[in-house]
Amino acid sequence: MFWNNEQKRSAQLRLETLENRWCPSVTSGITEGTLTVTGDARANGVRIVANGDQVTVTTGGRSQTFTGIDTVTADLRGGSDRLNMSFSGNASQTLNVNVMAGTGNDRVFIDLNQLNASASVNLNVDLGAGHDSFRLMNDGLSANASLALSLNARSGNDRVALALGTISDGGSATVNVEMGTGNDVLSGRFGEVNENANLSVTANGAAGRDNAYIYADTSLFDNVTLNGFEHVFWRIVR
Ligand SMILES: [Ca+2]
Ligand SMILES: [Ca+2]
Repeated sequence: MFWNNEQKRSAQLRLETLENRWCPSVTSGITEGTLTVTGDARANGVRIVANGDQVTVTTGGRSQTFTGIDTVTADLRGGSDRLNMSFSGNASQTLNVNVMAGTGNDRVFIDLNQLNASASVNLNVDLGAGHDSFRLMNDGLSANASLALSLNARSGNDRVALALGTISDGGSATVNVEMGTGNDVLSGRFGEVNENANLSVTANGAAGRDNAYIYADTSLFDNVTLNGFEHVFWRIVR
């Protein structure tokens, strides 16, 4: 087939129009302090950086920054999604984070860095069905900071890794983990807990062959309650 010049120009124009018509597979919207990040049935990759009430969402090579945020809800739906969320900067964080990873083999990483004094962070994570991986990193809680994590890994062979740093005076960390059905692995590494600070960890292995690895000072073993794990490995960290 031979195209004349007019047909070639027309084809080029159509190509350019398609490239310019960006169809985002992930959308972000804000309503009264709640930022909602919504994926689709395909595999979505999302990076979220929170600095105080300022939150930047990067997906598909494009970034958008929102201010005045107190709640972030990420609903990634089906597909094997990847969510990386990190906290940065020196602003005092008070943030609620809801993650729904949906079906598919999802990877959700949250790095809290050091929570500032009096920061308050609530994480609600639902990994949905599939062989999911969740990791929470934290360098420590400053004075009077509070952290709550409620995690449901649901069905599939899931891996959950938690690492919390020193909890300073007046600080409080509360962790509730449901591993769901499947052969799951939980690892938890816990730093110092000051005398008037609090650490409470509860995890349920549920059905399947589940392993738990706990790394902590022996004085903290009573702060960790494990049910439904076939094998529990306690490792003393001083
Ligand atoms: Ca998705
Ligand atoms: Ca999932």
